[in-house]
Amino acid sequence: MKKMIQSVSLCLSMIAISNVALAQETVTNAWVRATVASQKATGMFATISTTHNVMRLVKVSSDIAAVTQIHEMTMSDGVMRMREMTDGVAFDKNSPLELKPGGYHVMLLDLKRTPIVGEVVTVIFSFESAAGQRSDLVVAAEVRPVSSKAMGHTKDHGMAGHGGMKHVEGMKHN
Ligand SMILES: [Cu+2]
Repeated sequence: MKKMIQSVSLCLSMIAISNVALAQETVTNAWVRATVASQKATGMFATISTTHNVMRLVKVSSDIAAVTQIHEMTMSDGVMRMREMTDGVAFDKNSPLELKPGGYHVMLLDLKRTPIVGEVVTVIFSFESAAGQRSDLVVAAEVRPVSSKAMGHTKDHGMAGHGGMKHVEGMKHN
């Protein structure tokens, strides 16, 4: 009888563990803006959900870009500004993280090749929980036309906002 109770409690603890493992991040609608051949940077966008109370997107990487940065785009006094989110971006189960033109987005910099419309690019999203636990999620992102106006955004992200942004040579990210 004692043995049976032990096995029941073992079973219950395994259920508890698997519940923890089920808590996760989900990335949907991931896409990369296509570029012209001479362009060395582009944007990557997605919607990210979590089942955790608090989660943080800390890094995004792709084999097509030597450097990646998480950016926030804001308008102030009619001027579009870019800011690198060096500590990542927090989100939670009640508010998914929207990476979209005109807001938070991922910059793919020093492109190693030109992303072509329709192809699928592999992107790795890295998350950090409130407890400091890291997890990676491999996502397939579709390359969409340069003119893509996602989610009703009329203002094209393009490179206009990045024109004045200096990428410092030798600056290492990740
Ligand atoms: Cu940017």
